[in-house]
Amino acid sequence: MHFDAHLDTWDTYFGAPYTHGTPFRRAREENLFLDNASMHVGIRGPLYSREDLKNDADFGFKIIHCDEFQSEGIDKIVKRIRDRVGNNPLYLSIDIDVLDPSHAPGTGTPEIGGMTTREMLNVLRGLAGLNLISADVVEVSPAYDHAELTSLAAATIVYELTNLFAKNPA
Ligand SMILES: [Mn+2]
Repeated sequence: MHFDAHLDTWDTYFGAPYTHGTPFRRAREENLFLDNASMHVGIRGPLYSREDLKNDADFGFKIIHCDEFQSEGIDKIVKRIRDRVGNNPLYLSIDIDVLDPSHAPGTGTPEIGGMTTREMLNVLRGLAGLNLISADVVEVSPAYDHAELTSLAAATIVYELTNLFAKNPA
């Protein structure tokens, strides 16, 4: 389960195969995730190619667009995530730029129209009881931060992740 403004399934980024825009393409090539249980949450970033969405769908990703937090609300989105993951082992990868720049300005590729920290905390709490195996929080860049907003958001997300591990049924 991938929280991000961006798909991160590009083949190359500025001509390079191993970048922060390509990890899930490389992971797909190595069969590291299930193509019937994976999903992006919070997507709203720009596309670089006409094929981006098609390629992404071919890899098996479903998408919850960031605007759906307004149109559907937290409870429906949590249910869609839980239905998609089921009992499969869950790896949560959280790019801090899934949050709106007003909540997390300290990152390399900010995109307006993002999740609030409140939405993020409530979605994470809604995932309690899933078979969480591992997680990461990436793309925090303190040099671009203001008033430690991004650091506070990332640290609190990690704290919520430890709570999810504590509730892990395994
Ligand atoms: Mn991103």
